[in-house]
Amino acid sequence: MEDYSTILVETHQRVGLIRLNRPEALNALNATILKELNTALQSFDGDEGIGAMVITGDERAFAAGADIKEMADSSAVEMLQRDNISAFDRIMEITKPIIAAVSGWCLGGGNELAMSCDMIIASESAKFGQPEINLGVIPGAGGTQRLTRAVGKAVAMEMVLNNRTLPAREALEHGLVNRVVPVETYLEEALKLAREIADRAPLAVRFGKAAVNRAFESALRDGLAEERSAFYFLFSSQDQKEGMQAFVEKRKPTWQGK
Ligand code: DAK
Repeated sequence: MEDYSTILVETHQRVGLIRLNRPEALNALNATILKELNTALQSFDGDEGIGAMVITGDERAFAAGADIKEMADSSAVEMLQRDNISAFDRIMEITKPIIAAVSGWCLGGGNELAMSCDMIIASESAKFGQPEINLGVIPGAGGTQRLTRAVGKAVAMEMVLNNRTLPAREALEHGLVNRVVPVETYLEEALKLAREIADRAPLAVRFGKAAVNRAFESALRDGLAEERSAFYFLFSSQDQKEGMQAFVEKRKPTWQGK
């Protein structure tokens, strides 16, 4: 396994767990942590023993945004050349489901990272925001786009233009997170959900993730076309035969990923 300096990596049965680990900076996302996060995600994505991943921080912060100290004196050209945004783009290429387990601050680039995941489990102490306006900028890694699709225009405008922060319960009401659970159990809940998904039919999970994400990115007609071809394709898999046969025979299916 790689030697990382800003993340901790573990496996829990078929789940890969990545902990952001810069507690002294509330897990602010600098170039190193983004690079290491991507390396770990890609490594889990290529590992047949892994079926889903969880990204978490610690109780105080998932991540308080991009590292302001690293970018404060940067010119536009230096920002472009550092190209941290491609790290966010690469997360979109991960084929297995990723769950964000969020507690405490989830701000700016941290919220953009959580929204790049497929699901978010929030602790009761989680706080979501896009405070870039306080720094004289706007979100740069999907915070105006994914956020608006998730919570709608009205709430997104307040968050982006006036630093409105959503406590966990409000984030749930507005559809930003899947569920809110006690601080003591948020990571275990995320791992449990990931384990359940990791034990499901791998090809169907992969195509299901891609098709739901396509709904975010495309016109309805294109998304429906992609969904339909993936649906037909799955009828060429052994898992579909096994899954339906098992239903008919009233037994638990055994998945092959083939
Ligand atoms: N960056 C660097 N250090 C940070 C940080 C951050 N985002 N957030 C916190 N820290 C550091 C603090 O400086 C402090 O360090 P020391 O002073 O002890 O050395 C330590 O973490 C603890 O923070 P506080 O002492 O401030 O803790 P409090 O509990 O008092 O306050 C807070 C918590 C979360 C309210 C506060 O720390 C805060 O307001 N943090 C900044 C939040 C923020 O503005 N986040 C948005 C950052 S901008 C890009 C795409 C996207 C982005 C950038 C580029 N590309 C296209 C290339 C994203 C931009 C952003 O996310």
